[in-house]
Amino acid sequence: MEQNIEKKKRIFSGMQPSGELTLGNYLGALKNWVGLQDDYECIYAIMNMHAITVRQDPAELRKRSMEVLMQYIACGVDPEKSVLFFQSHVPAHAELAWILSCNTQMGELSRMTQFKDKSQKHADNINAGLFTYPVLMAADILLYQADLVPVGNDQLQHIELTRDVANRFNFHYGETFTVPEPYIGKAGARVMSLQSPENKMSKSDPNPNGYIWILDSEDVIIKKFKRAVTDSDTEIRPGADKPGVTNLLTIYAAVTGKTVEEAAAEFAGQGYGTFKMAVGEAVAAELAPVRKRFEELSKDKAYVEEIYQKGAEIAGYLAAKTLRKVYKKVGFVAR
Ligand code: ATP
Ligand code: LTN
Repeated sequence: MEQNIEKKKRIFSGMQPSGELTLGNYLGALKNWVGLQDDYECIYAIMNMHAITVRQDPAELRKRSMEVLMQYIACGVDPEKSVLFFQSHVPAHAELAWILSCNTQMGELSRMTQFKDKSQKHADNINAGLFTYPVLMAADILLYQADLVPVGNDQLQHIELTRDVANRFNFHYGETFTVPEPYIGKAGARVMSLQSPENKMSKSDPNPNGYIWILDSEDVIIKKFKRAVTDSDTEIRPGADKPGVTNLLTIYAAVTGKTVEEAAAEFAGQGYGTFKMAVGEAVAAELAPVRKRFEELSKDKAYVEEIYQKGAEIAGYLAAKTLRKVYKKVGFVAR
């Protein structure tokens, strides 16, 4: 694997174990990760160091971190093809983050919309980590010299900052980092809440009818889609004036591989009831094997442990190589 990993173009991405994964995480990111595995060398991590920028219950965090790893695999990330590991197992992430933080401006970080949103939501805990979160994210990506970062739409600003920091470092210290590109899928880049379609589907939504967990049962999935907010007319077409219907069409397109226009044509003239049922059934069918595989993995702790340990070893090796180069460039005495 190590030999291969030196050849193909490289991908890095990850998710925070800050809650159960949703259909938004799946369609916006995970499904793309799976599709990219054959053409790229993929490295996917569980960003547990990012997760503690918001107060977490330690036992819950540990449990959820394992579950997120199992959900990656259950969704089709193949441990034989991709490197999987926990961010905290590779200390180079924190080490590079420090150096990058000395090359990132306060002004740049103050402009990040995720920081603004999260500091509003967690007004009682606006910690320094929440502010420097994007620097750690830049370190995650640049450590592996990633060419491409598959994420949902909401992360574009962070990737842009990563590119700026990489270019700045390369300018001051000489060519060191690959400048990464974002990879945003065609459909599902921004899945909206089923209850308030003007907001992103989020695992921290207090109303569980707003999101679909990727491990929800078929019944629950269909029920949530039946309750999904549409509008008072009856036309099934995408449009800025129809956020609920557009979101359902987008979800259906992302799941079936059709375009939104094809999806709209398929349901033209039908009622909202039939439409919502069809979307619910398509999503339930897509997620049924994920749930089954997750249940199997839950019974095989030894297998899962082997995966993340091997992953940390490979990631650690690759990361150390970049970090050594960086230490030399900034003028640290070799040990
Ligand atoms: P939170 O809602 O708690 O802030 P999150 O789900 O936005 O968390 P992550 O778990 O770190 O944050 O996101 C993992 C990946 O899923 C990212 O690539 C993100 O862009 C993508 N993603 C998250 N929500 C959506 C969504 N509603 N639509 C499309 N992609 C999404
Ligand atoms: N901020 C990301 C999670 C994340 C990430 C990364 C994604 C942390 N480090 C590196 C891609 C590459 C989010 O999705 N909320």
